Amino acid sequence: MSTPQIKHNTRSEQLFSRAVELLPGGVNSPVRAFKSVGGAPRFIKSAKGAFITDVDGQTYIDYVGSWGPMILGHADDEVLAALQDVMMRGTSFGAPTELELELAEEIIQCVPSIEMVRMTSSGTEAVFSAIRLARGVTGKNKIIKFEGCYHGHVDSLLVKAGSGVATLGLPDSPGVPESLARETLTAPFNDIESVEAIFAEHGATIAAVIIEPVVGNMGCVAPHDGYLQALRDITTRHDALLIFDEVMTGFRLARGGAQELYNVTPDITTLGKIIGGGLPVGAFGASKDIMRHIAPAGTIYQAGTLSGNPLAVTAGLVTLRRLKDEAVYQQLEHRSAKLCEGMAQAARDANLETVTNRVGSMFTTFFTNEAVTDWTSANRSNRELYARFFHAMLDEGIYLAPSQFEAGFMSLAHTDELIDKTIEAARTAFRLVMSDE
Ligand code: HOZ
Repeated sequence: MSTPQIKHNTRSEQLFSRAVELLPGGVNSPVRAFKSVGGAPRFIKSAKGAFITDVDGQTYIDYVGSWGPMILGHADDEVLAALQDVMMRGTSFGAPTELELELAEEIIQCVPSIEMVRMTSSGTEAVFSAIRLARGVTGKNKIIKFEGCYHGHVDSLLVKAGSGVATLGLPDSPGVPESLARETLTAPFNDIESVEAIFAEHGATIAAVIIEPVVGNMGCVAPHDGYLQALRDITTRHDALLIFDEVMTGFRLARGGAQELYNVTPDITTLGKIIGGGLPVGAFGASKDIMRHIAPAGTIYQAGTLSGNPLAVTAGLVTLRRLKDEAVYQQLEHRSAKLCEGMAQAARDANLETVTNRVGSMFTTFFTNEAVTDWTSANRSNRELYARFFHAMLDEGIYLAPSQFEAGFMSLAHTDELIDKTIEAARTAFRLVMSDE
């Protein structure tokens, strides 16, 4: 079984050949392009609950969930009704609304480190603003990031980045001035000694350490016990700020995100995805002391025409309120465990060596026989096998991320029955992958 060639037979294939003339690589974000798995991306026509349907009428059980936001499932009735209601009153005012306050209160109530929040229109924007805030507050310039972590396409953080950068095997991006890249220091994830060594050399100039506390962008990778706390201790000792990029993990691993799950409080938190309920949103927050540096309260400038957009805020509010019930996280945990255990067993039954990483409702099957704890070990996984598995799953009606270096996401719309179906599909897919070996 090889990965498919584009034959221009299907509507998706036809649209893709039109798209490559109109959009760079045929897409508006690189991770969508099927570059590392081959074939044409499926053009999506609609989605409901756990399902997405493409323009050829094929319906798939979706574990991408728009890369994380769709924790309630697609086109949730309550979200749609609230959007319709708000939409009729206008879609953007460029002036404050009460809705923004409600979302801010919801976030502040749930996320331990946040006393004050600023909304943005994307996670990238939130991170980029958080970095400026950290530099402005500390008066220092250097940032430590971790290999394989991805924080949006922020100039200074594209160094050794995960997600699409890793998928495409790009070195550091052209267009990022070397002088800026020099301000970014990198360390392997889960290796506290290397962070100590960087601080020993550059301590006085480091503004912040930024991390995905559970990585989703080299596939799912969990922090070792005590690792996040050790980062907390080092940054405190050196008067540097600790930034948790919880764009993916915020409201996904717990209402208070990874910082609640691991009981470690960062100085600044970035959010996105779920807090926008499927509409474009980001946010960053911190203590009042830190946030009061942001204009117009303070002098660090940050702004946005559509920041706090009423539609995006509404979708986020409905979503966050539905996540209030603790049973929600138990259900996500239970179903994700069932899926991952089932898939791991299916791989074993097919005599295929895989490693499944999972934290709550984020998970990845790596095609390797070694534990995946950092970028070096993630990068050992066999991408050729992943590509074959991906297409075999697609043929079975299961939509996974078109890259080994992305996390899968469970939603509340994925029923036990759909999970059983997915495990059966994986059984067939693993066998097909093996029969080619
Ligand atoms: N963090 C997402 C992928 N890992 C972003 C999606 C995108 O880049 O389009």
